[in-house]
Amino acid sequence: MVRILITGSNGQVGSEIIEYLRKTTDCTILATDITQPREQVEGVQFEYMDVKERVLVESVFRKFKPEHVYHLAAILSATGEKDPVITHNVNTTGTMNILSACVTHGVQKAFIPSTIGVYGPEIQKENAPLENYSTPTTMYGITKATSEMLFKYYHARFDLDVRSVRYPGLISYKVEPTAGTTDFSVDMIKHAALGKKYICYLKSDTRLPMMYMPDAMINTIKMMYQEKVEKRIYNFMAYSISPGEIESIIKERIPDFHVEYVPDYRQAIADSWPASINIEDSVNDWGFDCTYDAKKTVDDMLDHYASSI
Ligand code: AKB
Repeated sequence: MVRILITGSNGQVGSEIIEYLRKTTDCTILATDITQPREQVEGVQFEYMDVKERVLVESVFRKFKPEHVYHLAAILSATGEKDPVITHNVNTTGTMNILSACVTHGVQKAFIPSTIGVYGPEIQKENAPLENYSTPTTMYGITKATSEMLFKYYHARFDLDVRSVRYPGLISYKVEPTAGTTDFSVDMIKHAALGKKYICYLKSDTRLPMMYMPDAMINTIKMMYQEKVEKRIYNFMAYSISPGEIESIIKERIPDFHVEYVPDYRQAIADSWPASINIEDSVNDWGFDCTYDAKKTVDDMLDHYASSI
């Protein structure tokens, strides 16, 4: 039974990965976060852990003795612009503390996700390459690009098997995202399901890379449990889509749904990112594959809300 420690366990990805790992892996999980979990999950222990606090991180690792670590605690792009200092401390110092504890406590495998936020405005808009991703202009992007360099350093210097993926906007309903730039996708679908008008903070034609959470989980775990990977980091994306295109898909089911477009500071963040990213290495190296296109995603989300609201 493998001992798995998760940071940021109450977040959008954390809550889903716990469920997915419990279904697919023979494991004992220690979930950690700075807030109490909303629900007690059978077989999952919870411990308060602020990744910024090195001494605390060390003591939790010493006590739990994890073999695998999923480091998901992070401040995302929109919140990141409100407090760059905290964002730096959580995302960069937090990652250093986790990498250092992984080496000290002999962790076998670590997952530290990255993001399309590492790309900057001068990158090609379509099919942005995995390598040479340019200069991010958001604090979130800067800290995640730094984390990519840090974990490559820990791999090269200490032989830590740390792996990563650059997530696109993730669409999901279990824990709705509230701190990113791509969150409009979830919010718009939820408003439609509730019969409400939606005010979108991005322009209708701003296309961004996206994917549905079940595909993100399947592919993350597939990549993590490959015997060997060629690269430390892989790009993830299922489709490139704009708010206007999501609105049109919703309207096929809910014709009187209405969206108003009132761009705010998040437009500049979205404009600095590519509309699509290159996933060739993920496909060729270990068979990255997605089941959900945009229409199937919206349908599944609307079905979920229809049965739960
Ligand atoms: C965000 O919008 O900040 C995140 C991301 C793309 O990493 N969803």
